[in-house]
Amino acid sequence: MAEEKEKKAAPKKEKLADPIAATIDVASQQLIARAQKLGVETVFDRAETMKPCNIGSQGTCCKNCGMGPCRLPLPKSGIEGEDTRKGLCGATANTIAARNFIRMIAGGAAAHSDHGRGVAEVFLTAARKESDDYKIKDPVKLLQVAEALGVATTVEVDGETKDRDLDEVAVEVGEMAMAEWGKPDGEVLYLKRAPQALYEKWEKWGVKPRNIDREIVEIMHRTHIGVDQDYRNLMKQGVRAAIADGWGGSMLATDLQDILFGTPYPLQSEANLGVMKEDHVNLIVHGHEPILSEMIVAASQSKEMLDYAKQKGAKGIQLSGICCTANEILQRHGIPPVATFLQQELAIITGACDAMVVDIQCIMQNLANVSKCFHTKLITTHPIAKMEQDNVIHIEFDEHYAMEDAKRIVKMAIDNFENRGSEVMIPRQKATQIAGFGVESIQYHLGGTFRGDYYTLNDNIINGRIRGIAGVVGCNNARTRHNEGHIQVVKELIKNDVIVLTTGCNGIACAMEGLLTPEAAGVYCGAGLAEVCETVGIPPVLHLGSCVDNSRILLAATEVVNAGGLGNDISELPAAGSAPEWMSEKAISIGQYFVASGVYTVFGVTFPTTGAPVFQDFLFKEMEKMYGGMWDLEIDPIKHAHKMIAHIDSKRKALGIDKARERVLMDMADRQKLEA
Ligand code: BF8
Repeated sequence: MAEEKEKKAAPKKEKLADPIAATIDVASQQLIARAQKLGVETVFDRAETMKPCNIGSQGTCCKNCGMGPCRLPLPKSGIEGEDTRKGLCGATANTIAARNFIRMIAGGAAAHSDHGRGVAEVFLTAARKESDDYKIKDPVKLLQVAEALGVATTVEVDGETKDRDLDEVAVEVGEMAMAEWGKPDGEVLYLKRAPQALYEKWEKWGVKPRNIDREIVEIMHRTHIGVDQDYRNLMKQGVRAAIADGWGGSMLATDLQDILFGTPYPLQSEANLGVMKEDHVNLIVHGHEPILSEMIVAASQSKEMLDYAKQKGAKGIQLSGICCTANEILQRHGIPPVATFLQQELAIITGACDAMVVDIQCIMQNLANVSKCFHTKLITTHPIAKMEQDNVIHIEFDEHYAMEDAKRIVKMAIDNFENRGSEVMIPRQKATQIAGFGVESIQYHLGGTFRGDYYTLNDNIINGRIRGIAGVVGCNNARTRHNEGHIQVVKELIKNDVIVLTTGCNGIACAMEGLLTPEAAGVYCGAGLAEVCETVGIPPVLHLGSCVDNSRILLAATEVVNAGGLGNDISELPAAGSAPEWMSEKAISIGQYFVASGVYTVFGVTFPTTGAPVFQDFLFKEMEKMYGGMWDLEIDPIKHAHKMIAHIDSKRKALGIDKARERVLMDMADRQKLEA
């Protein structure tokens, strides 16, 4: 008996991931195997040990009050007739799933927008000259943003119109931007940047956001017990908050970052764990805000720090990035991304990471446990993002002392170089990439004869060389094989002549696979897209940056509409969106503002409303009648891509450009005929 008890009490053996089944990336496979050999647990192993909750993943678990959680799983056989499932208060499965869904939007919109607010605060500090470390780097963009925010850029002096002082414009832009989070009246100012037809749709459905914070707060209010209990009305607020993210907080973050740190233009870099160097100090920045990482880039390239590194026996300082911080400093400085979201622990498991500096979002708490097993210093820097483990160092970043803080961090990494153990294992895998695209550079590469417009892109879409445009974005998800969905979806799209705009971890995944090079066009693309890419010298997958930079996709789509010949609204374009391996609330917010901007948006892996089929139908079907875009779920990556292609083809048909045509040089009269 006692023996039996002992047997029962014996701890369950933790399951280990099969490295090859866990990821398509060979470098990651090597490091997962290494971690297992060393007894260091990673997310890949935890995904084996812990299965997701079936009811929660269906979106039908309500824990919004203390009478629950009320759990309303969808019966395996589905529901015939009336759906009688209810929580204690009577909330239906639709209400519960809709409440959970819009709370995810609130979480995502808050994350992007609070990031944007942080940038706006630093922007104002710089504009008011309260910090020497930040300067206006892109005055052209400053003037564009001033116009969009209604800030005067000229002034009348003695009856003459003169340019206004740039410093004055910058302060006013900063103040106007800050007000977007909490102004008492009006609407988010950037809504007017959308095509007129889309703006009118938002007006018609009553979803124009008033200010960014208010829409997020209102979601929390409406989803409290006993408030909004109509899934359509709940979604109205979900849409409003998502628009406040895409056309508000995220777009402001992108714009103000561009003004402060420079608008990205194409540049060459590398990607994957192989960018780390054994004989260099390896410093990794991870998270999302470029405020601190911009300073770390400058500090790590300073002579003072390089000399100090050499003095300590290193050949130099290898800076690299993880997640969207990586994308930010890649786009502007060519600093290579070392890892996607799912590879963050692996970067430490190389044994060569001397310091990892994190700010906000997508940072796994297990980094603290992994760094305990190595010499890595893990440094948190943001007041809202600390970790409870005692080996984590907190250096709170203050923009007034930005360079001082950055140097302190770089020095800490250098000082730690000599503490490395003997067992360093940096995989050899890395790939070359061309990144740094944006609205302006697409305009340059795919503009007309006189540049400055999108006519070449539109012409090539009209003549069928480019079948359509896809935005493929988003995270990794440990419930599916790392990077497999990303790469299969993107390869299938470009094979079928669909040009891909990428951001976030999809961008890093594509870079690791070598898809972000002009040479990839000849290898992976259909003949039409390959010809365009080879002629213009661009990759078939254009990296537009971090997740807040999805706002660049919205503005690029608007430029395509404005260039003419492809309808009057984003919903008329032969375009589709995708997040093949999504996992974060931010992805849900992004997906919803894509949908509300008229884009058919397909998610992979799972969808958090499958337990409420009526509500899901609203998202997947009815929403199209309102905004022209709708959600979809497709787990199989090839089918996923083909659903997008079928949608693109249906839009081509509606525009009357579905028949293959030879390229003709069009004059204005031809263009007008097309528009008619
Ligand atoms: O904001 S793609 S895993 S890193 S959430 Fe996170 Fe997802 Fe990566 Fe950037 Ni976006």
